Amino acid sequence: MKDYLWYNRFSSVDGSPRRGEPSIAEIEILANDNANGVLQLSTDSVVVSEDYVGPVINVTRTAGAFGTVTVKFQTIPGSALANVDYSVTSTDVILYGGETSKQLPIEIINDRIPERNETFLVRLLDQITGGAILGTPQEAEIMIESSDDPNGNFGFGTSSQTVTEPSDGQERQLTINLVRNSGVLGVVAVQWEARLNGM
Ligand SMILES: [Ca+2]
Ligand SMILES: [Ca+2]
Ligand SMILES: [Ca+2]
Repeated sequence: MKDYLWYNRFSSVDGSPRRGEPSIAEIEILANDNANGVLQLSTDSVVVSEDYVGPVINVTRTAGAFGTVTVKFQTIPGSALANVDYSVTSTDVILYGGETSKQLPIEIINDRIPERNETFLVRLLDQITGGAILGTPQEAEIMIESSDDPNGNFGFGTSSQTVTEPSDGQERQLTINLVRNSGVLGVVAVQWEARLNGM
């Protein structure tokens, strides 16, 4: 990039100013280093909840912010899968002149499925237009927190049950179901106790 400064140089002879020679000087100011910017991710790790709505991660532009630049990125599925756990509406990010930050078009998909923590990667590619260069970090891990009670939530199948008292010396067995709602991942143990008259 070149910036030009033109100016007229006058000299004065006998008090009557006139234009001297040379009358015009051209000064070329070389562009500063990375005038179009250095592009990188705003962080190298993000933790979001499954119901999070908003910017997940940004491209930031440091050094210069001259002109429009674009950068491509890709996501690399891990335990989180594209179009199941997250979606990407475009693989390009555009920063216009003067813009120093822009969110990546990534959305977290909310569902009712019980899941444990899941991750995927975001990587900026060295496919940049507009004269910017790639900085660091170029890669980030996005973790979607466990959702919808992956190990289950527990309750009794009924809140009250009536039984007749057994005759003297007899026993009667009660069956009260414990119900595991939502997720059924993993082995869980539930503690319980019996109280007489709620005491
Ligand atoms: Ca999932
Ligand atoms: Ca999910
Ligand atoms: Ca879920």
